Amino acid sequence: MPMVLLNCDKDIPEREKHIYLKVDGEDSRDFLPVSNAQTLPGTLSERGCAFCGAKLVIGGVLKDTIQMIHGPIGCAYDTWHTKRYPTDNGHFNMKYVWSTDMKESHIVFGGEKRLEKSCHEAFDEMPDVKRMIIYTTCPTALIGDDIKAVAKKVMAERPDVDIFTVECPGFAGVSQSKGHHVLNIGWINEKVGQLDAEITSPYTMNFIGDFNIGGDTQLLQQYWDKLGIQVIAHFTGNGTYDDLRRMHKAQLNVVNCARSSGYIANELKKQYGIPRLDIDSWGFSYMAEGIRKICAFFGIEEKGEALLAEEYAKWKPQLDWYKERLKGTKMAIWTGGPRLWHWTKSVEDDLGVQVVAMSSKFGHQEDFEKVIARGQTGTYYIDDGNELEFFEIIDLVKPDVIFTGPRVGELVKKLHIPYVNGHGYHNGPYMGFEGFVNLARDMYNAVHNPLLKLAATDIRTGIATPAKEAAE
Ligand code: CFM
Repeated sequence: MPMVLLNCDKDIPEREKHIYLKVDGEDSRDFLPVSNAQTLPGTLSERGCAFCGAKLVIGGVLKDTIQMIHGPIGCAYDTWHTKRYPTDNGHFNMKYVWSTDMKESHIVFGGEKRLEKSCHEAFDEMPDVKRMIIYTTCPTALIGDDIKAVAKKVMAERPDVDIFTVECPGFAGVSQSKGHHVLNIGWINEKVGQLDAEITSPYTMNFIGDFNIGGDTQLLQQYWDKLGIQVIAHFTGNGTYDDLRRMHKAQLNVVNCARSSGYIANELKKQYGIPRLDIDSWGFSYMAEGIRKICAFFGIEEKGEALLAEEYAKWKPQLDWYKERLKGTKMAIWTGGPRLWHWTKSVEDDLGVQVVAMSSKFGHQEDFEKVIARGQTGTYYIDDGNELEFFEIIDLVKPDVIFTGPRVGELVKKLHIPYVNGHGYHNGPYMGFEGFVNLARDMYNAVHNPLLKLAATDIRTGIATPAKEAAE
């Protein structure tokens, strides 16, 4: 059932196409929220820009690569250190940020010389680092700076360095989703196939669409090590630039985040004939299913069962402890897109949690198809939700906890509704068996935080009043 939310003076009827309440007996495919469309004038979107999708989400994760952002300093600062993707080499990617720091005169007279100088400065400063990604931003794309030509010139002068360029200014698409696409396609066409891989196992795969948030990649790596599977490239969690040039050497592409990285898996299939296998890495049942699928592909089912038995014995009792205390909790998920369908059924099955509202910043139709197929009835499904709609939804469904980012999270915290960081996590990793226990623990701590019981807030006025529990 399509919905318009009215918690503002002037409602926007076109938003009706973006909000859906799932009810019994309807064919949900008839009512998928419109998605991946331009944000409507008059609503305040919490989307990121296309440049951010390329840099912050995918490229900036690499642990050995200078990220040269050709633009004003804000583009660099705002995509630096706002996401938690550690690495096993001391978090090089989170320590540094590089920018050409464009000023008015460079916009007027052109910024290519400045970019060239910045590239040399960066390599001189860090003599051990030989890899770089250069990104355009809105102003440098508008003035037509040729970053590919600059990269070529720098590489000609420094034969030991390699540079990849991403031409995806902020305005290139309706959301950060465009940046994922541009980086995926650029990489497969320009860099994959350049280096050979040293094969050390009869079983090889790439793990695609996992960005080592809170250490996810490193946790899952323990499973692949135990199973004897060699990961040729991690796209891009804890990954290296050169490993990504070897992706064509793997026998299998395992995809976790289909939204951000399905494109490269599809191209690897098309160009190199490598099969694509999609799995969910969050939740016990899903993770087990994923491991079984991977092991079946390689014919190592027994090893898989042994690993699962070990992991279940270790972590299932802890999960059940939380399930006992969390069942019936009402949860809202307001993140990018895929985590809606990855999480809704896993929290329901593994923790007895009911997901009452989900909002996706940039998911496409295929994301909504999956999320509505897996989600419950009585739940709201929203595309590109805005703050006023979030207030309305909170009023309607009264969630006990919201998984979202710090921006919206700080907002709901003022309403004394607990939030857990659904993007960077509170205390990750959240993937795998141990990770899902961490997620349950963070949810439990949030829901039972005694501070939040001390006062209640009227959502419309924002005025805090002592809660009943506090008065008693
Ligand atoms: Fe994939 Fe991601 Fe997500 Fe995402 Fe993102 Fe993210 Fe996300 Mo924040 S790649 S689409 S663009 S799973 S940063 S690690 S959490 S919005 S749902």
